[in-house]
Amino acid sequence: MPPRIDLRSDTLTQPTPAMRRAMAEAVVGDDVFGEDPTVNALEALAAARLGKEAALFVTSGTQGNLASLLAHCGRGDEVIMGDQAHTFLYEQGGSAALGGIHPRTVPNQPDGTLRLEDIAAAIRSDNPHFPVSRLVCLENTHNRCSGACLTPDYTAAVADLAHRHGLKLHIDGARIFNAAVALGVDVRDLVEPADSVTFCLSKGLAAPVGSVICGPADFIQRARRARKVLGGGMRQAGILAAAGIVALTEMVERLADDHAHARLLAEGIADLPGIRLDLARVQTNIVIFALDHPRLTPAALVEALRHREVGILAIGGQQLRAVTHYGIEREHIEEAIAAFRAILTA
Ligand code: TLP
Repeated sequence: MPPRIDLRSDTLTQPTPAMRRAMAEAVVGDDVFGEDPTVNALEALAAARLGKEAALFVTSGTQGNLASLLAHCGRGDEVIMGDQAHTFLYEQGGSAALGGIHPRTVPNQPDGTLRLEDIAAAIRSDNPHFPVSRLVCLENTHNRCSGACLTPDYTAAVADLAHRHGLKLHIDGARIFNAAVALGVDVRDLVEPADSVTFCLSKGLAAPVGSVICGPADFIQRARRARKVLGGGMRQAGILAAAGIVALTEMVERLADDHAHARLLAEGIADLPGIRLDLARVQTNIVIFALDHPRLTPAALVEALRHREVGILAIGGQQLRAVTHYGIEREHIEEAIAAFRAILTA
């Protein structure tokens, strides 16, 4: 049984009643033939919403990033990304395993950025000893960096640097709408400088399945081929896309509630014994903190919280993560804080 107050991830959201209705009523066709009107409508909506020419519905964030990397790079090409990037840490090294794409990491700063000078230093010169630098990847919001937001100015500066050297820029925007809401900017401004972006429908936006890649039409055509070879050519996928349309049209503004709940949680636990948490780093729906407690390991805290019906994740070392999302209300956060207090002060 999952914990009643489940803060392990925003991937745990249940579809809304409006999504379930839309799914039941969706008009569908075979999307590999390009004939699913609901998938086509979602792709058109996503492209317009992100200010890109075209879009592609994919099964997951992992598939979206991998299909994007395969569409940008050939075998032996190099992709520059943060050493804390989800694509580098948690996607099985898929671009290397399946695409022969060589990852080159530079350090992620605590705010999720890569220093421009580090990117510049990582770009290869034309030399037969070197792979060809082809792509830079950013992540917005940055999962492993406490849900930090990258600004439009920073993104534009990275794009400018990449483009000056003939590289493209891809954004893993799994939670790009969290960034747009937190920064109070149009999501288009966050992705305009980038050549491509993947965003997830099935995290804070609460759709049951799916992500969308957005970019120029010729790039999306290549990503469509990559999706097929990855086994992601779905048939009557409009059933899923219907929920995605509801996600995009009804679920974006409410992300502000998740951010308020994350702040409430962070403020409620920051001063408890053993918790190390920098409140300034909590910008969106992800709260990452360290535990340094005389009696409890991170695993023991996870276990004790679970007994009190609260789920969080141990993410390595002393670090733990809690994520707020649709279905988690203010009173759940208050209960979770009380559970933390009871366990850590016992
Ligand atoms: N993140 C998940 C999983 O790692 C468990 C989570 O709980 O945070 N990019 C970013 C920034 C992500 O956080 C994730 C998923 C993905 C890509 C991959 O998306 P999916 O899970 O749909 O393949």
